[in-house]
Amino acid sequence: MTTASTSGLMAQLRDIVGKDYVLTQDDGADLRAWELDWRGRERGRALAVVRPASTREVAEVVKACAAARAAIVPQGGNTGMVVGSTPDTSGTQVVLSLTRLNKVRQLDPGNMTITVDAGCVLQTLQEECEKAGFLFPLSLASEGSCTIGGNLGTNAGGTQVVRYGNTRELCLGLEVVTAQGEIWDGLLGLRKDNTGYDLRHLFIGSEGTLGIITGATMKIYPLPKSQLTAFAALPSLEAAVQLLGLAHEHLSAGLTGFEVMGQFALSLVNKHFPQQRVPFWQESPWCVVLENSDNESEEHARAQFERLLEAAMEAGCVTDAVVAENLSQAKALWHIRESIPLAQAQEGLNIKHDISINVSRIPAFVAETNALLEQQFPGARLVTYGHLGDGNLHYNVQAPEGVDQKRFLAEQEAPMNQVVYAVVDRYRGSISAEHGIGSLKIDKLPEHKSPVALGLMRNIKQALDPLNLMNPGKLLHTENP
Ligand code: FAD
Ligand code: 2HG
Ligand code: ZN
Repeated sequence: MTTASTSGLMAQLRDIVGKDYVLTQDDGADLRAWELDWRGRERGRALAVVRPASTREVAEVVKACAAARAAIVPQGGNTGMVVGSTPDTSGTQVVLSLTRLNKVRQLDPGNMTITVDAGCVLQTLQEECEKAGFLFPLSLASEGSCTIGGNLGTNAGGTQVVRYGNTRELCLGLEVVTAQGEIWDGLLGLRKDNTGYDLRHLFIGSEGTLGIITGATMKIYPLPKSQLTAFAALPSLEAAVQLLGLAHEHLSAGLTGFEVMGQFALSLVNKHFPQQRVPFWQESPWCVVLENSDNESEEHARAQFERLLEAAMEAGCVTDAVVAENLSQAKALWHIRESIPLAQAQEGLNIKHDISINVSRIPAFVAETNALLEQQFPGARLVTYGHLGDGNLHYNVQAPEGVDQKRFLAEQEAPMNQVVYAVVDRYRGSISAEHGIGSLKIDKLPEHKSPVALGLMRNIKQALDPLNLMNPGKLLHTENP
């Protein structure tokens, strides 16, 4: 863009959203919060950060950017793990932040739905539902700052997928500003609607590359009568899979959470957050946190949990366990699990593998991959944990102690990914279970996705965003027109 057309665009954007809501480096604004990704891996440079406050303003911003051929990076809470919500380093991309679109539009108890602006923070949505006696089950450790638009953009998973599914399964309708600046109102809230292609599913998980989600209608559920949490010690990962089977059998739909944590992952929580008092980690190679949500009573839930744990101990898959006595103990046990990514960040730079494999094959996958990494990357510290209930492991790696971490990452990340993802492919798994592709894995996608699938994805991108202005450089390599 020429200087004249840039200043013309800036003037237009200021007219649309108000001068306080267009931030640029030239005006001396500090854009770090929008330019740096959560993991601190890459800092881009934005032409501007624009903060519209309504769907209409988003549409006007998109039209102005399209006319000026300026690319747009939609951004919610900027908590993504794959460098998907920050601009590249060209200084030509406009960050469109949705955080001022943050209203709860309507909670419909009869239809069991809530309709919200896309910039609504996940925790706000959960709290609004709870106040009205409902549950919005999506739950991530980043819920205090991630937004429902970002959750939809990434099709986020989290800790309740085993019962309620990913964000996609919770969504009944979307409002979207297309790449041309049109507004599509798909907020029907219908549970049945077979009138052609289900467009909402194109936008969910598209990481801002097809259009901008400005509103969503989401499913809500009755609040369970009681929720109990247990923390169990296990001798092996095979035992964790066995315990999962027993938990399905004993709790059936009551099983709402099943998270596995390896010993080293828990040792990092103990090291960086010693006030948390992590149980069993010193003597147990694996621990599991599991949750039983019950619609009868707390006594019923407790009795079910006790029968499950007795059966598990008899079968030898659990060696010890605690069941939370009250809500604050339950929260503390969950907090241990949720602190693992933060403890990893405190420990330093790390390599993340957000993978999924058929649950029954996870122990074999871990044994095989651990052996390869120990042999080829001596000293690398394996931080294994995740959503075992839905086959999603965070098979992460921390640099060896005492080495230059930046150098370790620069030299070892690519060859290590090669080794891990080759095993994932052999197990017919996924190289991104819940975090998406962003720019971090964009080069990896073609190596692991079929050419037919990639071709179809490119066709969809070309049809919906022919000028390639929606988050270019993320998810899919595209030719500039
Ligand atoms: P952003 O990071 O701002 O954006 C993410 C992507 O969505 C980008 O590609 C962006 O362009 C696009 N996007 C954002 N808003 C819109 C919109 N309105 N319309 C279209 N596209 C949009 N993820 C999980 O899946 N499971 C977890 O358990 C989990 N735990 C986490 C724990 C921690 C401590 C942290 C820091 C992150 C965790 N995440 C997890 C990752 C992250 O929180 C999720 O990906 C979340 O959904 C991102 O939401 P956001 O609002 O921060 O989106
Ligand atoms: C989690 O499950 C998140 O805690 C983050 O998905 C995982 O940091 C990670 O690798
Ligand atoms: Zn996760």
